[in-house]
Amino acid sequence: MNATIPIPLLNCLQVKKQEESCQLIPGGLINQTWLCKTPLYPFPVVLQQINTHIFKKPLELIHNHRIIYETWLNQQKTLTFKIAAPLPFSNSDYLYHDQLGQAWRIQEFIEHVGSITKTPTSAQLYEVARCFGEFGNMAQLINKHSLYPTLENFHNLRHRYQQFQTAITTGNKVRIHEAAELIKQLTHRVNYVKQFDAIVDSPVHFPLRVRHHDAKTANLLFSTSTNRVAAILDLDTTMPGYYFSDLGDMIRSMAGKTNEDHTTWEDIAIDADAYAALLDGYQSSMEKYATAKENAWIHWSGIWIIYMQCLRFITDYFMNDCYYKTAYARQNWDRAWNQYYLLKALEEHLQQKISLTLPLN
Ligand code: GN1
Ligand code: MG
Repeated sequence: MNATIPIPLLNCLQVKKQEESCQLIPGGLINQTWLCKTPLYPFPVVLQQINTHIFKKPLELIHNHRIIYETWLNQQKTLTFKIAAPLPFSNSDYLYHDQLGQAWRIQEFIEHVGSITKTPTSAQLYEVARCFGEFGNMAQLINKHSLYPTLENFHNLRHRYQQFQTAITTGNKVRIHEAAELIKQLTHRVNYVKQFDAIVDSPVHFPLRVRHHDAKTANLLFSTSTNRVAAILDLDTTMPGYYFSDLGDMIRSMAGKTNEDHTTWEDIAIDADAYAALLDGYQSSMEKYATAKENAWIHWSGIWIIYMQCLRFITDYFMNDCYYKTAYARQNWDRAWNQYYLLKALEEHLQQKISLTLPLN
């Protein structure tokens, strides 16, 4: 992906010069995003080049987005957050294909004041988690069969473990050799995969639920003037899944004292107050509909998601970085170790705090 918007697309947006009207928004490991001013709309729009190596059927993203947006529109009076409206281009299509076959879309930009800081307060974290819980609540109104599974097996831990094992046999030999210790640590935790299998096998206790599946800080707009979540973004992976995904991703991205890019391993630790605030906030929304088993198994959410993210990063490293955008050669290696240390910190935290017994091999 490069940072140039094709001229015919600029014309379609009635924009004369990219530098004057469009500003690249950094971050995001998958798609490329700009904020643009266009005479087509009286407000700025978010322009996105969809990564079609990953999302092979971009029309499915648009379809899902429109269904979720409609659901939000019908419920908005009872909801505290916004969803950005998917917007048509001047030819009334929601998707634009450039000459290289790349897919582009636009959506509403939601104005907000401020953003969540590096060290959010417990009250802010409670609010974020309550809000993602409310999103899950709203999503109960969506007919599960009307959404496309935009990425098959996305949070399927069994599938991610299999991809990891395949990468160990088919991937970059030098990288695999170098990662012997991490492979050992991840294999030692294979029983997490068995716990996940048990969930899949118990649909009464663990029903399929529509989840966001990327509930991290970067995917929300937080307004510091109201101390409320202004909007929930990036609905590309909102599809049926299990109860643990969104809470797990929030713990992964917000309960640590450092972020996903941090490479000084000694600093990686769980912030006990942040963890508690996320759990309380999510449960305050989820309790209304959660099953007894989902409540009883709530603390595994962060463990399984961080474990899965570590498997995904190291798998991508073995496969020569074909999935995640990287800014330097060993970034996936660093990301994987970051997630491993975060996992270890969370395991220790939960062993001490709630006497969680780890199912280690
Ligand atoms: C990716 O969409 P983006 O860049 O925020 C990834 C998530 C990972 C995340 C790690 C479609 O998120 O699953 O958790 O990176 N999205 C996809 O930060 O794979
Ligand atoms: Mg995403």
